[in-house]
Amino acid sequence: MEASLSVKRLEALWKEPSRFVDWLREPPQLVSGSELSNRMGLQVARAVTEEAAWRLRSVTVCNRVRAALDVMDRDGVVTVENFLDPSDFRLLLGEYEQSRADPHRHETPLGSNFMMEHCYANYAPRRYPNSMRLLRDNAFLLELAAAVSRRRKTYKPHVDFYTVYKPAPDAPYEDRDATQYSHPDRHFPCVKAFLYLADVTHEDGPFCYAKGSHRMSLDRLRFEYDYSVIWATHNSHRGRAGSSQNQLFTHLLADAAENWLKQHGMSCDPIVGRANTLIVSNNRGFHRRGTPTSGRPRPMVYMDFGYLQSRAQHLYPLLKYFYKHLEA
Ligand SMILES: O=C(O)CCC(=O)C(=O)O
Repeated sequence: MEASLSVKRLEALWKEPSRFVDWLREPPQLVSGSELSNRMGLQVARAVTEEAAWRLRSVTVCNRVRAALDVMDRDGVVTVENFLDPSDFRLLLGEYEQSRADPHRHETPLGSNFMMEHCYANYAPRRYPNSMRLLRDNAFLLELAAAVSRRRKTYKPHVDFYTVYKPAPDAPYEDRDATQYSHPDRHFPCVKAFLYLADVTHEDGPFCYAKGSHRMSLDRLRFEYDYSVIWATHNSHRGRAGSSQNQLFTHLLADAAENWLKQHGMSCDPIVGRANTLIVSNNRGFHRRGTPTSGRPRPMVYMDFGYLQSRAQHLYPLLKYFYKHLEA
């Protein structure tokens, strides 16, 4: 686990001890271990073990998600236009507007004149009742994520109002964040869902995905090996975000991902859509944030179902009592 990540989590726990469950809900990291262990094939062993376990798990698929699951099996990603009923979507937009003045929202610079704003609506469920009803408790999303991961339905996802924007819309900006480059999130099937809250065109930095790149194969294991060796070799001295060493680390990983995609005739293609378009993706596949050329913000709801692969998933029978209290 990265040291900086651990410090951030400890700080969050200090402020809100109830977030202990969130900590346990983190899935295993994409890469772990030393350079030597990865050179000896640790990452390949991790990926093969996860794939074997996934294949051996049985899955019950209800009719509601069958068609979407077929598309996700084939492409790794599915989009649903007009996901919410128009009147429900308006209620959600109202809560999004409210979230932009929420004192608990976080603003993180992604570069110069380039910001990301997060607000976890589920940390204040009474303030955002429609977001809870329409998204956190959404049966389609919960069942689809469980079916793709081949896991039992347990917890609910965070409902994160997530806006990427340029504070000075017409001024130049620089993106120094690694998610602008093609990358997989994990070495096992893991699901994220995004609901666009405004029309997102090619100019607005849409979510981009390489269809078909979610599958495990011998070639993908080769990628896992190369990526893990680069990661483990450079991770310990990658320095602070924005430093030249950190930029080198980011570019080496990005080049490895781009080269692999190119060799396999794939690319991360933009998924544009009108407001109220849902994207559900298996982020073992390669994806990235598109490059915005407009000055418009890109507002969306972001939901991460990675907890289905976490320690907390196995501890659910115990933790559910504590967790219910967080959802109230
Ligand atoms: O913001 C985006 O479009 C990309 C997000 C992403 O790369 C991620 O969640 O891993």
